[in-house]
Amino acid sequence: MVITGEIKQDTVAYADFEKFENQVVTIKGTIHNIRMMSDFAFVIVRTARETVQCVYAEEFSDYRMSEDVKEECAAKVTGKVVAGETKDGGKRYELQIHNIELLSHPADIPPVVITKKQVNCDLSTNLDYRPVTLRNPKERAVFKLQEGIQRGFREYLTKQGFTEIHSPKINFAGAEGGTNVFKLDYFGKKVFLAQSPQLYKQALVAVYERVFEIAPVFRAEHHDTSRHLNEYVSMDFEMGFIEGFEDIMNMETGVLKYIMELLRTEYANEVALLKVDLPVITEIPCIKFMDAKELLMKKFKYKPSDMKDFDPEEEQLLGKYAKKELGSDFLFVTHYPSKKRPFYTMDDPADPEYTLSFDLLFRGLEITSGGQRVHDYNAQVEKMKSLGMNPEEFETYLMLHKYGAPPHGGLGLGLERLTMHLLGAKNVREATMFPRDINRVTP
Ligand code: AMO
Repeated sequence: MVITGEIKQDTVAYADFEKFENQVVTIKGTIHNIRMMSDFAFVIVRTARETVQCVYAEEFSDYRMSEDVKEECAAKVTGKVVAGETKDGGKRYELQIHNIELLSHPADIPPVVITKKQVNCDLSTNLDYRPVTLRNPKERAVFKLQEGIQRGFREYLTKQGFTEIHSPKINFAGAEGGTNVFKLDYFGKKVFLAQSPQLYKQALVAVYERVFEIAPVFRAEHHDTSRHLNEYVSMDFEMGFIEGFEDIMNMETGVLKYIMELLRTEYANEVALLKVDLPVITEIPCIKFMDAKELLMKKFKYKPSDMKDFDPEEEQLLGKYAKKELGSDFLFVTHYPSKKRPFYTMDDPADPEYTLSFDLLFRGLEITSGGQRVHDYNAQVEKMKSLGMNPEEFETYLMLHKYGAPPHGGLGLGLERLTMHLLGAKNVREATMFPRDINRVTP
């Protein structure tokens, strides 16, 4: 045996069919659907990213299809590439079958129908059978699109000089405070699952200046809501030597523009299949938190229950306002009250009741929190004490401040929430491959 690092390629991808028109090629994939007609049959083959229409008819070759050819068999299908027309006049290739070589046989038929345009069952059943339902072209397109979002985030930030990091998920402290932290018994010691990479990404601005991470984080959400998960993918970045927290918002706007363009160009099939309404971003408008509250009360006659934060309905109203009056799918809300932001947030020197922080709303849903951080050691220790925290418990975090940190800031962007609102989905679980919530840890 000789291992050279090269993988023998004896099959062709659908994307290359144009080059092989009227030639005989082999594709590999799964028999997705068989539709028998009177004197021919459609055999739809599901390949890595497309479904390929293959046609079986006795006139095409001596090959005779056996009864073993069943849905969900892995197969190599050989045939002649022929061009046809789509309903809207586009070009579409199909394969006239010369041979089917079966590579595997399923032991049973799928528990839910995955061959229709849509998986027709309720969300809970869909999630119960995720390894199967994800095979449906529409379902899997969601996560291909999600790949595009992460790719865009990674590509753009790498081009901007950011270093990709991986921070530990077993931590000495919960970074975000609150009660939604998972406690863990770590050989008799109490530790926590990371709520975010916050403490580590900050430490690393003094090392690399600009860092980013795309990784799961954990929140012990005690309620079953349509927008909260117990494990989600956080796309974080942190940058040093900022002039102000506007630098963070500008970087995020750049990232989002890049992501949308990447989806438009390289994920066009998924965008079309899922009917994604990609937002066009030129600039993103900003509103101060208290101005937004006033707007909600005056314009929408809304009576807020909490003057320190927004409830989901307020976010939706602000989303409507941004779209209708400002022509934007996005809205930055800045200067959140200090009382509602975590200990690492820098207060606004002009008015310390408020912070140099922001949230980004996308179509009426918070998808990002970010802002400038405290970088001065004494200021951070004082802030911790004023919040009733014990700085000694954060000794390793405070090494950043003690031994010198540049002015810095960053953000966390929830991948599933962004995907959810791109899809126009009602529940964040629709945009989560294998969701973890208060009632679900399987599959
Ligand atoms: P925050 O806690 O606001 O900020 O989280 C940032 C973003 O993560 C997403 N998100 C969630 N998504 C799904 N399920 C959840 N339970 C959940 N909780 C949060 C949201 C949210 O906007 N360290 C800061 C970020 C920073 O300042 O850099 C943080 O984690 O989209």
